[in-house]
Amino acid sequence: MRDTLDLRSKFRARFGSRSPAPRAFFAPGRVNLIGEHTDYNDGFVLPVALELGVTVIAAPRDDRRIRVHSQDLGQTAELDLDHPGPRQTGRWVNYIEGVAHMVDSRIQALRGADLLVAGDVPRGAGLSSSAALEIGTGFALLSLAGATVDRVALALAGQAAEHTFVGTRCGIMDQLVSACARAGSALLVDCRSLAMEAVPLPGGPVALLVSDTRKKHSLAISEYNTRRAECERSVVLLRSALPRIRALRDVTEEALAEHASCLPEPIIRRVRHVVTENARTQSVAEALRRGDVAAVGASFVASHRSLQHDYEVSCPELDALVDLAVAQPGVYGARMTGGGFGGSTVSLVDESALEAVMAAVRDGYRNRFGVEPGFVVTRGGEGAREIRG
Ligand code: GAF
Repeated sequence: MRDTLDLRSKFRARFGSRSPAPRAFFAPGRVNLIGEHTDYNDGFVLPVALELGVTVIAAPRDDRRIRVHSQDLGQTAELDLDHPGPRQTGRWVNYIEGVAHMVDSRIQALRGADLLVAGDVPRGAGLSSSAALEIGTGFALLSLAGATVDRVALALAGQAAEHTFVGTRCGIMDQLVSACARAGSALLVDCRSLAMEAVPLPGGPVALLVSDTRKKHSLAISEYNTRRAECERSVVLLRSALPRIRALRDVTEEALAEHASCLPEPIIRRVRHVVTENARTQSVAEALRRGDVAAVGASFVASHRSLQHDYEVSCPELDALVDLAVAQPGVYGARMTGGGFGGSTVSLVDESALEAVMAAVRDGYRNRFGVEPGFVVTRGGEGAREIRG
């Protein structure tokens, strides 16, 4: 989290002193342990919030305008809650305009605000800096409006913002974990009912190591939407044999084996990934509950291979980070995390081996790609909140 005292003084310098003083809010980015590309299939996910995220300094205005300054980009934008501007793709302010509009129309009438936003999630690392921006901004605007924040409703507003104002047909995972995570735990989410359970991380001698390829995932939005469309198509095709299914969540491995002939290539492989990933996610949650890190690690690797060969959302950089990590002593398993085509991997590592693993992965990756990967170690952060003082 960024230093809120420093950000408050930057806010004053930009927007003037306020009485009462501006308030500070924080929402985290995330790393997903397992359950990849399952959320939009009504399945299970098991993400962890990072200690890194987006900090928002916020003060109310008397009108319905939002002035927002991005400290990281050095840019300011102005929005009007009553007159959303023309949609232009690729603007950072789309996330803010989108969530403000969705919260205002679905949850609570908002008042205008002056906002300063600053993040410390490495950008482009696939660690959901955008969900952190949506949830941090939405949390701040709701709080300024005097509302008690309904975290699930806020997450749904963030997801709708992404669909409508950004153009990614994302699932609910990133926004939900940013809003609802518990420190030291992964969040097991049933993406159909939105039932959640905080599953404690092993902690102690085992750490989660996030390794960033530093590859920009340029295919991410178009390929993501293609995968989602393939899953929806598969449900239509499978209904000829399984008329009661609503989503791939309802397909078991046995039913898929029996009715595979309904599905052409590559859809059969997309479905196989989702069906097996749902089973792996539930078994990793169970392995975490009984402290079986070896079983968690084995499922990580199986998940990665499924994403690499069946779902085809990996890339040489992600595969190399996984292969380099799992070759090191003290690593239980590793996999790509997030949408894919770049971004990051997550590895489960013995605390005592962390330094050696980072050094070996750094060297091997630099030798092959000419750049060093970024690293983040997390113990599981807390969901969105106000920062007092
Ligand atoms: C992205 C999306 F935003 C999530 O909803 C999820 O589908 C993920 O990719 C893949 O598991 O982060």
